[in-house]
Amino acid sequence: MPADYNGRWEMVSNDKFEDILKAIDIDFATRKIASHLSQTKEIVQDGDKFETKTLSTFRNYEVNFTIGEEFEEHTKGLDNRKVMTTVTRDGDKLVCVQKGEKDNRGWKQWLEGDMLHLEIHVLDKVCHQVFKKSQ
Ligand code: ECB
Repeated sequence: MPADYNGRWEMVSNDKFEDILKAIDIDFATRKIASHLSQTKEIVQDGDKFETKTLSTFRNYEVNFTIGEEFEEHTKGLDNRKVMTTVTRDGDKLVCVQKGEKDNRGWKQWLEGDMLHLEIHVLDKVCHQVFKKSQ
């Protein structure tokens, strides 16, 4: 059975997030707010279909996808770019490629026990976020 990402996940660490914010040209003031946020992830997974919400007191971000199906993603409220996004599986890992203005953009997500790991990368920058299952 593939990894089950369903649930609510609370951020416990967010390493090098500001490097990502800089790499996607987020202004100083927004970076200062964004880098101190605790994020919560809500995931509803039905087979290959995912509905995801990343929530915070400052902004929320929702993106839905189906494994293997490319779609146009608008990073609304983040850097407001349009990218062509595909999420695939590599074993139990989800691997996302976001083709667009910024090279080497995407993320990888996987589970370790009751922890969800998310590695976000853009250009030569890598951020590692960890979330703990809460529901
Ligand atoms: C939405 C909470 C963070 C709000 C930060 C506001 C402004 C900063 C501008 C850009 C931030 C760049 C990335 C945001 C990091 C996380 C949000 C979503 C990452 C994502 O797509 O996660 C996937 C995998 O978990 C959702 O399916």
